[in-house]
Amino acid sequence: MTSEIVLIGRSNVGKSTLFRQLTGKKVKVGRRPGVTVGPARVRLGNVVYVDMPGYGYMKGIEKRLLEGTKDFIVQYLEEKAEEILLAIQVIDAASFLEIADRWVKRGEVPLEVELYEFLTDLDLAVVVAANKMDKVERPDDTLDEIGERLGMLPPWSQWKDKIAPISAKKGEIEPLKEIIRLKLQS
Ligand SMILES: Nc1nc2c(ncn2[C@@H]2O[C@H](COP(=O)(O)OP(=O)(O)OP(=O)(O)O)[C@@H](O)[C@H]2O)c(=O)[nH]1
Ligand SMILES: [Mg+2]
Repeated sequence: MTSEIVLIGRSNVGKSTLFRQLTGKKVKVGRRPGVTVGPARVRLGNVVYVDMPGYGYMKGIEKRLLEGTKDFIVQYLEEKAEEILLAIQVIDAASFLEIADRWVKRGEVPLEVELYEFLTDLDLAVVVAANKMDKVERPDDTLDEIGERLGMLPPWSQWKDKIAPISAKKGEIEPLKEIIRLKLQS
């Protein structure tokens, strides 16, 4: 049976940029949300890497299409749970807290918190790739707060197997690669 490493997260967080770095495959990336439509798959050895479309709200995209994408991702994860070696939840560390706070103020569970809980409830091995760290001014404080929203008590440095600060655009993804290496060995 082949194992999959799946990249999931809201639109525009940098999933495809990271996918390129991990696989060398030149999938489309872009400034506009909703660049990736269908999932892209690349096999490297015994592992298939999967780049998913963006999850959740996207400006300018029809609600019906968004719901369809969400349903597709949820169904994919549920059906393939056994084959998924690692789920990489990619977040934009530079905007995560601001967006999450907006949801909390409206009395809602932030989408990305909900997604993280969904992934862990499926018993998947989940790592949060905190991307765009090049735009974050106070990295340790920001990572502490992100971890806290996801149920991981600070300091975030206790959770280096679950939170990987990266900058996909700059090719600085070593913390994530280390987690993947360990996973492939086990
Ligand atoms: N500053 C910065 N920008 C990044 C980083 N990674 C990706 N980006 C930019 O973020 C934008 C979106 O990147 P994509 O890789 O297309 O994002 P995506 O998550 O695949 O988006 P969808 O396919 O719409 O779900 C692009 O303009 C990238 O150049 C990063 O580490 N730092
Ligand atoms: Mg994409």
